[in-house]
Amino acid sequence: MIATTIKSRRALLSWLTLLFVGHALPLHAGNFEVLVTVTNTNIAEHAVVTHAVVTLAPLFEHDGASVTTQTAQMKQREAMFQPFVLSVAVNTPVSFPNFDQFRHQVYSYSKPKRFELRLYGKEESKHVVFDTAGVVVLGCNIHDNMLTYIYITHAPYYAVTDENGMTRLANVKNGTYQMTIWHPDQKDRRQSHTQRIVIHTESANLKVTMAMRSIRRVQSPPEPDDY
Ligand SMILES: [Cu+2]
Repeated sequence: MIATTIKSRRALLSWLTLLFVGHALPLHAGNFEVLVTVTNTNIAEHAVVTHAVVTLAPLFEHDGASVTTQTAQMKQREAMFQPFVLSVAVNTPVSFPNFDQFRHQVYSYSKPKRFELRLYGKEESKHVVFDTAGVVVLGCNIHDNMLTYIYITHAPYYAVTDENGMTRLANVKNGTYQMTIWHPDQKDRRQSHTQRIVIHTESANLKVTMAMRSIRRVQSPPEPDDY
């Protein structure tokens, strides 16, 4: 159900050499590109998966030097959350600026972070620190259409795929990683796609296919009356 193809000949050579090189790798860092597509042809053949979270968790002693706890933003604009999926490191403060002229009341009942925010405007942007790994689903008490996901991870490398199903993890240290790919519409909600990968070149790319339940419209715009 889950298959992996190595996109370029160069990548294939990389994979072959890694079998012989093993862990004796120089401490270089490189860029790692992932393309996520859909397996189930009943949905759409070769469709790409947008808003998939790709994480790389090292299976070796990692000093975490490349891990920077950045701040992140979850905007509200025209009664929609932006982005639809956000990935952050554990303990990242996320701000919730409201760019609308009306109020939002953002909430989560998800285990890793339960909270409620009353937001009246961007001047009133508030922070929430996401201190537990997991997935948090957010909604708005006023606008039922509003929906977003925050994926909180311990992995030092994480990113979300763009509209072309692509994402790029920069400055990945050479080594062996557990790669995890999560999407809110993955076929098995509890079972994310995982695979072990080895990175030891300056650039590598990988195509991953995953089974999806659907490729729905990500977040419905509000009904005119909801404004
Ligand atoms: Cu709202």
